[in-house]
Amino acid sequence: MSNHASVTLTIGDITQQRADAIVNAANSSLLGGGGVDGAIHRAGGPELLEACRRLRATSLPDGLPPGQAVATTAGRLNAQWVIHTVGPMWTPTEDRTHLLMSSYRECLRVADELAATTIALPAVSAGAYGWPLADAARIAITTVSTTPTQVAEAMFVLHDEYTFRIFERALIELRG
Ligand code: AR6
Repeated sequence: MSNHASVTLTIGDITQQRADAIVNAANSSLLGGGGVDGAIHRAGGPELLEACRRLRATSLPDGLPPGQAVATTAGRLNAQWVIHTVGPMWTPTEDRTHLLMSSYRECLRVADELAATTIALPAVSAGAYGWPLADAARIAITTVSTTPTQVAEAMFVLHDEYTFRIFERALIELRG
């Protein structure tokens, strides 16, 4: 039987959430950065960075390509795993929607491998990577709602009221 995650929305800091897995909007280096990535590494602590360094030293010497996802320990976060994904950078010259959809699908696939039933996700690519927010929200909500998975709850944790409202509108539009 194919199941789908129930998608919920909340406003807040994803590092303060409790979930089986917390999704990180990383960059290909996996070694940290700004935005939600910086916050997750600060809160996760050195064990998280060490796990990322190990991945780079073993299975991912060239880093993680956009559209893919990989799991590590969550360090000091209130979760068992961090699922790192690299969203595509938005550009007006090329449609990279398939890569953003792939990021979310791969996160759910990795969550299934881990048997994670609750996951918290940020708005991947909607910050430093410049994806127009309404489109980022529509892709995020549609992909996570329609991808077959054993994850029971996928909670988008939006950092500010404005982003939350845009995601809320995308969820209402999807449900018709
Ligand atoms: N909790 C939840 N959401 C957050 C938090 C937080 N603590 N902090 C920021 N956001 P971004 P990207 C929101 O830039 O666009 C990094 O440097 C933010 O408001 O974190 O995928 C990486 O290393 C926005 O809505 O990720 C990469 O180099 C969303 O998270 C690059 O940025 C995503 O913004 C990735 O860019």
